[in-house]
Amino acid sequence: MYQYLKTEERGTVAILTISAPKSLNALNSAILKEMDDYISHFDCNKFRCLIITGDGEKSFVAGADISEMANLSMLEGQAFGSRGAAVFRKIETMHVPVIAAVNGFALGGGCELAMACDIRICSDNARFGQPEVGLGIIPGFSGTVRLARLVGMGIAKQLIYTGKAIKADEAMRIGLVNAVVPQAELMDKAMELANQIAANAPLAVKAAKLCINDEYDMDADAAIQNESVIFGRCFLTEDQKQGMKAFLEKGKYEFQGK
Ligand code: CO8
Repeated sequence: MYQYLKTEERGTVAILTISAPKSLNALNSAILKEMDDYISHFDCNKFRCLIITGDGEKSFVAGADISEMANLSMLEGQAFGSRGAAVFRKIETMHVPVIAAVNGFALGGGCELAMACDIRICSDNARFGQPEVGLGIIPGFSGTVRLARLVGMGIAKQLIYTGKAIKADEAMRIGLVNAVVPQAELMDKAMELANQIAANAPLAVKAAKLCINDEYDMDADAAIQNESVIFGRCFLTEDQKQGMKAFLEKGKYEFQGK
């Protein structure tokens, strides 16, 4: 049992809800520890997709907990930043796709958490931003790394230097989110997307995720070579054999993850 996390299973889809409503789900050390525990014990064979959201209709995550950071020393600040960054990296490298269902404020560490997920969808009241420079710090949970990669250097610099939050439609326009939906439809839309992913061959989805993540930092030749190797490995799986057989026979095959 967690104090700050609610967990749910819907078939092969897991839902993780961050719940600290008094502080708009701001991330403190205790929440990061619980998230680390949840991710570390996540069963990627049982589940084929994870959805991360925030409790309530106002906020996904309103950042790292400012009251916890206010009096940190340099080394404590580094340690806090590293702790959050490590949890987010674990999310980014999980063997199943992770969808952020952003239900309101995604500021600072909240925007950084959303960016560590594979896909972001948000409600129409969502607000995204990296307001850290207005607090005398910089994004410390890998925001300077991921924002530029997602939306390009120029837009990332503008968002981080000004600290201004943007609305859902602007986040959509710059490619920070994949879809904007009415608040009441957010979890249904997230589930629909998760189920579409979960219906596919899980080992192939996992391989695709690893390829996309790993190849981002490779030069083109190495990346293409890497994809060829991983592509070849797909032919070792039962799902490839049965999936193609079913297609040719105009039947349907339920992928087993084997
Ligand atoms: N930390 C702690 N408490 C918070 C946070 C937060 N990030 N955000 C909101 N809260 C608390 C408020 O203090 C308030 O508490 P109380 O009721 O006890 O006064 C409660 O949540 C409700 O908030 P508001 O009354 O302010 O609600 P509003 O609707 O008026 O405003 C906002 C909502 C706009 C979201 C506003 O609360 C706000 O601006 N919050 C701060 C947003 C922010 O600056 N986030 C970035 C934080 S820095 C960060 O994330 C850095 C990440 C990297 C860390 C690296 C470590 C070294």
